[in-house]
Amino acid sequence: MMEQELNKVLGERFGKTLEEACMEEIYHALLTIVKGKMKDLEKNTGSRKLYYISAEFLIGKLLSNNLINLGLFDETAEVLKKHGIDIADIEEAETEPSLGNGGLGRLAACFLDSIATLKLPGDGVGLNYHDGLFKQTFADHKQREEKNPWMTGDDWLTRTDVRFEVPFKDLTVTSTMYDIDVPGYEGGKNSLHLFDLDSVDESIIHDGIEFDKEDIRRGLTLFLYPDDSDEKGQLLRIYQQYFMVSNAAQLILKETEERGFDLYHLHEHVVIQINDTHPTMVIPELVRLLMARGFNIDTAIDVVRKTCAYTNHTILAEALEKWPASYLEKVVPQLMPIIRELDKRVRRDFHDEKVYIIDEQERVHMAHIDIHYGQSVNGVAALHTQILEESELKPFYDIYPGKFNNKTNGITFRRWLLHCNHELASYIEELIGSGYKIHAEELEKLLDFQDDEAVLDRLRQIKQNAKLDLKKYLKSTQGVEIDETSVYDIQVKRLHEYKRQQMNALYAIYKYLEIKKGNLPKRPITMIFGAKAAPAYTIAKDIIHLILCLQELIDSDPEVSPYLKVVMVENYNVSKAAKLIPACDISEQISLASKEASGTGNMKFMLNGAVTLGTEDGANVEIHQLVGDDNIYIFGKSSDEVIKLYETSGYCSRKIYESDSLVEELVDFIISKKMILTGDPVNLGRLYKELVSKDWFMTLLDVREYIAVKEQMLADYEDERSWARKSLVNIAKAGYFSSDRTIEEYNKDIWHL
Ligand code: Z2T
Repeated sequence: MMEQELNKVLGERFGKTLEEACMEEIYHALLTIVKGKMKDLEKNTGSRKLYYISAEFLIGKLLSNNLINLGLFDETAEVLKKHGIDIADIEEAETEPSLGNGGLGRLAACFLDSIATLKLPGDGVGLNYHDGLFKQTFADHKQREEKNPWMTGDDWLTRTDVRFEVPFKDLTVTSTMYDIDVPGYEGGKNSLHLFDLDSVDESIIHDGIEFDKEDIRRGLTLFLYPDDSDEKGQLLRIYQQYFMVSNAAQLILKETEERGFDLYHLHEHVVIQINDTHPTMVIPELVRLLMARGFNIDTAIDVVRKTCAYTNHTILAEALEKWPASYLEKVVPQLMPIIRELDKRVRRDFHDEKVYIIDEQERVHMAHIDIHYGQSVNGVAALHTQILEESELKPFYDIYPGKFNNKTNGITFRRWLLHCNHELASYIEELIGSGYKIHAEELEKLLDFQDDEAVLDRLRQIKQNAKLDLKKYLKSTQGVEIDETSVYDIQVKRLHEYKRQQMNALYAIYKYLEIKKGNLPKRPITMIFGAKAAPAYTIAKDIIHLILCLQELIDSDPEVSPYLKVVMVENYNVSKAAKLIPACDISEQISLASKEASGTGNMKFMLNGAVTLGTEDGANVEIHQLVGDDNIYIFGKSSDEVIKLYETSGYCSRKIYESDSLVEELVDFIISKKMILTGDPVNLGRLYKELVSKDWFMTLLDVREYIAVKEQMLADYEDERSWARKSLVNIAKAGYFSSDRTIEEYNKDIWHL
């Protein structure tokens, strides 16, 4: 089947056969075939429909995943193999859509996969950024940013004839909706609707990622904002957000009327999930549009409140959006009377300024709109929700205890196991059958094999093969040589001080100094990092500089390099994650307790048999409970202790630096002669000073225990059987983190589809 179709399309499009075609041509033929098959699938329907609005959908490459969900992957890989082609090489020909920053955007993509798989009617709504998150390169041990276009003219987008007008104060623009089909695993289909600006003009971009940010008419959808948690109050961002939600609101009203429903019953037929506060303006926008259709304001507010639900993804204060009212007046003056009315009602009903929408500095607190004027507020891991209820959002919890609920994040096993780790997936199937692919909790059946030496040996072999694959990949893409007999210790995630890559770097310094003293590790260690820093985040870039300098310093030291290797993977993204995760032994999840809302990489590593080295933070807490003390390595101060330290200003990094000679030695190394000769004294000096005199995320507080626990972990790794057993227990217990489970909970508690 696939063979004939491929030859037919290759013949029509390029006048070639499978034998003659190049990788790009085969990719494009497969794209055409898969798009055609998805078009024929029936869309999920129901009388109540979900709209998941998100500024980010980090979908990554789609070919292999769509083939898997359509049940065509094995056949396709087979046909290609017959012609001497590795499907992995075809994957390389696809450009990666990086339409998200990190966890929040990838979560939205995993959710779309699960919603479709569970055959629930639910579409994603977002923006069609022309350039994804910047492409990262390294030069002089520093991050450079380049533009990252992904639309090739022949891609997964399908232009629709849905078009809307979006009014701003100074101009009105028109939009076009582009759709990407989202096939469920073995049936079901939904859409991802991405809106674009008709007047968009890529030619205004110059010198990489520079363009006139005031040229809204041509620039609104050109770029994804390169911020992860850090928010910069930018007018362009408000233009983007309003463009997104006005299109979403118009689409929702149009589709609801087309389905034959009365808008007075909107909430019975529609539920809107607001992914963090980026889409919050959908609330006043819907009120506005309903009033334009004759609703009185009370009814409009009531219907909208019953339709909307909000997810919070962070407690970092700097990431909670607070737009100056003057900005909103400048961009979307039509919303401000409604927002003021919403605030007036809050002030009428509650006498606590902490819950007002507009504060005394005339800033609009976006999350407060969602909480008062939505029916649900959820956090993304048990600890995170508890912190929201007990501290961050306590005044709101006191008012609306029934609105608050937890939805621990999840990941789609189609991408994060079936796609990225074929060998492990098929071995699991051999052991426990294929039911786990739909019913993830069946992975627990693996526990029956925890003392089966043949099974443990095979798991070790599978890990070893993945490590070899990664070795080859890093050699061919970055020219880096890693030792497959070493232990692979991996930290990949956005670069942020709270995630504490700097603490991991201090471990590299520790190990370097130990080796210099003659204390050689039993087995070589490969420390792999991958991280993009927001372009304006100075300290984050200094940390990348530190890691790249350590990489070179160690590589060029023949006394150390046989035992220790530091590798910073360039341009970490979804497809690199899929190559790194299956090869990992030690999963680094070392955020300062209370700061990582959930984390989802932690789940991906666990599912692929890595053992976690982590703090009691985010979903690590739940991983710990599931696998038990013997199958995870926990260290560091608890979230309660950390929250208390912040409240009492009780943390002083300099005190630790001055009283602990090991800490002092490690931190001083950052500005040692060797380092200054390798790197830039400005960056290194700034980072040194930050750690000694500020250290807002308390690296020095936990670093000693971190080193001790990591050393224990490396020692335990040498008992190969018992390590393989830990690895097995982690895989077996990962079923809970399937996004299918998460989506079932959203549906049961919030959506009722
Ligand atoms: C993001 O990726 C996350 C939170 C944000 O707060 C923004 C972005 Cl771009 C505004 C992450 C969290 O840091 C992470 O802990 C969580 O797992 C992820 O969202 C998905 O919930």
